[in-house]
Amino acid sequence: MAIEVTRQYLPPLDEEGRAAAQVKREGEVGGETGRDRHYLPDMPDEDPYQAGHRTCAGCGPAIEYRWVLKAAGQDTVVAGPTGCMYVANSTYLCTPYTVPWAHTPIASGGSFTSGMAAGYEAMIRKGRHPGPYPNIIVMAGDGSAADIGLGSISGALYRNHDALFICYDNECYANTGIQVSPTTPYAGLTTFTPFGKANPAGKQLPPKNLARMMAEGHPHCYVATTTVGYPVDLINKTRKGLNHQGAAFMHCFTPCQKGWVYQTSMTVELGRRVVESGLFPVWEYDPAERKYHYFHPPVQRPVTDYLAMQGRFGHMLPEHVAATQRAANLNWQDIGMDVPAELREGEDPARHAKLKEESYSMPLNRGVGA
Ligand SMILES: Cc1ncc(C[n+]2csc(CCOP(=O)(O)OP(=O)(O)O)c2C)c(N)n1
Ligand code: SF4
Ligand SMILES: [Mg+2]
Repeated sequence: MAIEVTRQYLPPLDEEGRAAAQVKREGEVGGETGRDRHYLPDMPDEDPYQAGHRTCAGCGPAIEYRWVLKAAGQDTVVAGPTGCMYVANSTYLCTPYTVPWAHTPIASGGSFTSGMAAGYEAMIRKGRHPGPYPNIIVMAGDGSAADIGLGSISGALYRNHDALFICYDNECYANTGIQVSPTTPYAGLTTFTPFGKANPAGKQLPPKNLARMMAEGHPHCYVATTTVGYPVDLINKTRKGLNHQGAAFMHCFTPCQKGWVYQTSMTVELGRRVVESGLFPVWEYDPAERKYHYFHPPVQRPVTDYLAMQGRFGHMLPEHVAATQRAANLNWQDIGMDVPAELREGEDPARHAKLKEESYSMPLNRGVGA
């Protein structure tokens, strides 16, 4: 007789006090109001992603891995397609995981994870695994999820396997030397998008909107975007994705210190500034309602506050900055927010200097324990 497959429930953390809950002064652009800078969330103690890996100092994907696995806990199995987070986390006979983990080829994160999900279901039904059904997660880079392995992840979402499919997005093929990927932003410098006299912008195409594509194309799936700037949001969306019975997809913005060239302590700050400058909308798609729920950040900044912190944008000319502000303003409209006059004026190249000469709000270097 078939045994029933029982599922786990992971309770979301209290979101009170995170930046979203704070009120900003009317008409204010930029500044620190409402960011609740010193909020330390109630992180779970357990750490299935332990210290001892070999990612770069300040690595955004490593932070994402750690928080996702804290959210999921010990009853979890993980797959990792080829990329930095496979190579830097696994040497011969050694990984930083205290949960089962497997490497997959870069193209097959989705199909491998489908197999794990179907296998656990079958083993539990036949009494060969005691259950409950484990948390099944794959964390794939943007090169894998948005490009080489897109088909296999889309197939897994379409077939609705009960697993969480995550794209950790460092906006480049980092592990092979920072090459361009479909999510590399406009004008983002990579080894395959050099700038020069004939092409001063470098990368000319806008980034692929991977998460929107996943939500629109697989309307029965839970889909969310988040960043390493919002730990509670990241943890809660991980848990909601795992609690959802069926396939879930999460797109997480994860700065790459080596590829983007910034101060190592600024990874989390960049995770907030990308949202506050309108360049990475944070939202959740609820398949039951077929509806998007947008996070409206309490601070809206000019894009220069984000771009100027990173060496990869250092070559940008006034027209490139203005084009980026235009794209951000369209994003603000898409998520139902007003575009303040100062940001609207930023669409005019005459309002800008070269990026390296622009003035921008300096980040606070909080250092350890601040
Ligand atoms: C089919 C195939 N093509 C190319 C590679 C070489 N390769 C290994 S890691 C990597 C980069 C992957 O980029 P991404 O998925 O964004 O992960 P990241 O390195 O940025 O963490 C590439 C291209 C490969 N392993 N397999
Ligand atoms: S190259 Fe980027 S993604 Fe890779 S380990 Fe370093 S910081 Fe992390
Ligand atoms: Mg990548």
